Amino acid sequence: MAPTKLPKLQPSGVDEAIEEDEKLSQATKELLLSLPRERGWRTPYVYLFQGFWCSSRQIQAIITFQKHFQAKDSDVLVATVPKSGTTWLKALTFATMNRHHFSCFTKNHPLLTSNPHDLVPFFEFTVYANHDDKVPDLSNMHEPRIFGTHVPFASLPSSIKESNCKVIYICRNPFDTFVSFWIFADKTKPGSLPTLPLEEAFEMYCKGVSVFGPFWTHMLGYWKESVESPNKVLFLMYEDLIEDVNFHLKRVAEFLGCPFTLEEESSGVIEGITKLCSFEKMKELEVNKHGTCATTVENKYYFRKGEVGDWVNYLSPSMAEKLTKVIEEKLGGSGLSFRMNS
Ligand code: PAP
Repeated sequence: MAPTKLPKLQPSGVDEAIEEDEKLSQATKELLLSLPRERGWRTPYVYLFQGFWCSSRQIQAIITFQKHFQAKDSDVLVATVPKSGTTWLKALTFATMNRHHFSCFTKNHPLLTSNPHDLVPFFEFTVYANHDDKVPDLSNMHEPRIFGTHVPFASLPSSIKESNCKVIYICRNPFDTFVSFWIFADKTKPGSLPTLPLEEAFEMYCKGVSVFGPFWTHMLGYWKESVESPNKVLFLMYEDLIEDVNFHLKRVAEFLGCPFTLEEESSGVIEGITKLCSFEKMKELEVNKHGTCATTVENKYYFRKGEVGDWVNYLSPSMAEKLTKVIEEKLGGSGLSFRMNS
C-alpha cells in the first residue's frame, strides 16, 4: 500500500513528531518511512504496522516484545482494544489470582494504593517501552505473571500462542468505545497537539484508523481464537460485566484454573473482589484521583463514567446509523453482537 498523503498538522505538532521520532532506533526510523501514516488521536501520527494502527514508539516496543518475550505456561494476558474495560479487567484478574496473598477484605490490598496498570503492566507501554533491543529482566516478577496488551492476536509473539498461557479479552460496544477513547485522547494528548474534532475522529474510526484498530479486526482476531480454542482465550463483554460482574468473575476464575471454593462463595469473596474493583470504589481512591501510572497517563483519566450507552450524548443519529452499518458489514455473520444501551 502506498504511503498516504501527509496529514496537515499545526507546526507545533510536527515538532513533536520529529522530537518523538528522533529518540527511536535507526531501524525503526527506516521502517517508519515505509509505512502508511495518518494523523494520530493523541500522537502526531499513527502508522499502519502489521495491519493495525499505532504510534512510532509503540511500534518499536512491539517489535522488541515480539522478538524477546518468552511466555510461561502460567502467564495470564489481559487483552483489549483500548477503552473496552482494560483497567477493570486488570483489577479483577489481579485480585482474583492473588486472593490468597492479599485478601480483598484487607485494608492494605495493593489495589487500594496502586492503579491496576501498575500491577498488571502493558507490554507495549511499560515492559518493552524504551527498551530498543534491550531485553528487560522479568525474572523477579511474581508468578503467575499477569500482563496487559492492546496488540491484536495475530501480532502476539509466537511463545504466547504456542504456550499454555491464558488470554482474557474484554470487548465493548464500539459506540461507547469510540466516545471513551475520543475523550481520553483529547484529555491526555500533548498540549501542543490540536484537538481532533469529534466528526473527524469518527470518520477515522469508521475507516479503521484508531489506535490498535481497525476495531473489527482486533475483535475478530480474539473472537475467532476464543471460539476455536476456548481454553486459551476467554472472550468477555463489558456490558455483560456491568450487568452481572459476580457471575462473570466466577467464569474468569474457572477459566484461570483457580475457581472460587464453596467456602469462598459463602464468605462473600466474589462480592468482596467485585466491590474492591468497582468503578465507584476505584475512582474515589487517592491513587486514582491524583496519581500517574507507568503509562505516564494521570490515573484519573482511566475513570470517567463507566456506563453503557453514554454515546447517545455525543453521536448524532446519522453517525449512529453509519457506525451500525460498519459493524454489520465488518462483523455481521461472525456471531459477535453488541448491547448499545443499559
Ligand atoms: P485503557 O484501554 O486505556 O486501559 P479502559 O480501562 O479499557 O482504558 O477504558 C476506560 C473505560 O472503562 C472508561 O469508560 P468511559 O470513558 O465510558 O467512562 C472508564 O470509565 C471505564 N472503567 C474504568 N474502570 C472501570 C470499572 N472499575 N468498572 C467499570 N468501568 C470502568
